[in-house]
Amino acid sequence: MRTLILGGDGFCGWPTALHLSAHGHDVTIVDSLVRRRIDDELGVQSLTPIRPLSERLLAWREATEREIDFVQCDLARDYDRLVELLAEKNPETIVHFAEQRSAPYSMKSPRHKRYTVDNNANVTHNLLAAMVQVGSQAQLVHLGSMGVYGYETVPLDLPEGYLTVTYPDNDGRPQTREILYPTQPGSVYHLTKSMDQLMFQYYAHNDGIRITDLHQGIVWGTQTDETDRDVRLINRFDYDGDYGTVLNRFLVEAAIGYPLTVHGSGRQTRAFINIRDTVRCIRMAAESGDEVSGRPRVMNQMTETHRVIDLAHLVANTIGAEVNMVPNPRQEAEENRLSVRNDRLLNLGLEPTLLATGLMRESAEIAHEYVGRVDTNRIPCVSYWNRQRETAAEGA
Ligand code: UPG
Repeated sequence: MRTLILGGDGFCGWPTALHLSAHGHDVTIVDSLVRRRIDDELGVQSLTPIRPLSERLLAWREATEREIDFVQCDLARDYDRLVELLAEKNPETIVHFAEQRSAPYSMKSPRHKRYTVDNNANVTHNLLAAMVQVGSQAQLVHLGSMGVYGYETVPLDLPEGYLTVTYPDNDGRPQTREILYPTQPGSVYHLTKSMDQLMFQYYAHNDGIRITDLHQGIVWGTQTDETDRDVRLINRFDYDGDYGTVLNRFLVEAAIGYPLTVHGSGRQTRAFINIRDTVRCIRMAAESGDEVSGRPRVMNQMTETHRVIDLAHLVANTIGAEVNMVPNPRQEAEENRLSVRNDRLLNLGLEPTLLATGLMRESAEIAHEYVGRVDTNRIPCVSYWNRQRETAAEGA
């Protein structure tokens, strides 16, 4: 299968590129390398020493005798190059990770909000328009987010993308219809993933583009079978206040004896998935999406839900750490319940890697190994978008 991985140098994109290559896909990575420039902007580096992309690709060739091609392109800006690329490569699958993916980064300032919307909305729309222009028959697999559903407590298991609603017509007769689940984004970043859904709905309906939108939970872990093969293939491990995801941050904090930073009450429930399951799910999506339905297929890509405070206690009990309740910098509900349907990926063969299986220890070991690279000044979350907190700060 000829596969383009847009954003293939990032935290999920890189291990996915290797996983698909290992499973016989003919992979081309398309990336602007912006994620590395954002590290420079923030003055932070991945906990793990990631190598330049050219060295990563050489290491993969040496380890497997498989080639991964690379095209450097800013897909939000260089539409003509994108069109050329689609015509030249004629991909059967396009995996789209090429979006700014941090909620705190998207909320740092008006510039960061505007960059996130500008980049994410333009990349998605450029891609869809280019696919129509060249008559691409590829399936588009997009990494969406569980965050589009929002985190209100609702009395149902979150369905996979669509909600069946019943309403009275003008004669009072009940009618039913499936609609995209109403979005409730909690940050500008999550807003862009919500906007993506409408673009997908339109292009699937109007142009018959085949689209799978994967609403992914919070990823934890770092290595996969493929990134483990050579130290030069090591994946990113973000721990800073902007890009670090909660469990990975707790593991690094525990490794350096920094009290775990639980935001607010810690009673926020979120959906999680290990990076090893991420790459498998994307392969299952890529290899299963042949039906043309006129509407996007949505799958919830998560394996379990946990409260933040319970994760903190799990890390404290298994690895040893102090738990610190810090004021929540985000505008989010103090507490929510969450249960999620993930039947579609389970039916495709997903065997969930659960937190209890010991992989948390593997991540903790990586955290220990690279502890000397941690800059503790970069641990606190310094992107505030909690209205009460801003008001309190202004009044002080
Ligand atoms: N949190 C803490 N302490 C921390 C960091 C986070 O309590 O030190 C809380 C945070 O307030 C939130 C929860 O943990 O309630 C989750 O935060 P985080 O792990 O940063 O996840 P999200 O902001 O939801 O975003 C991640 C990815 C995003 C993806 C999403 C999927 O960055 O790309 O779409 O997970 O759910």
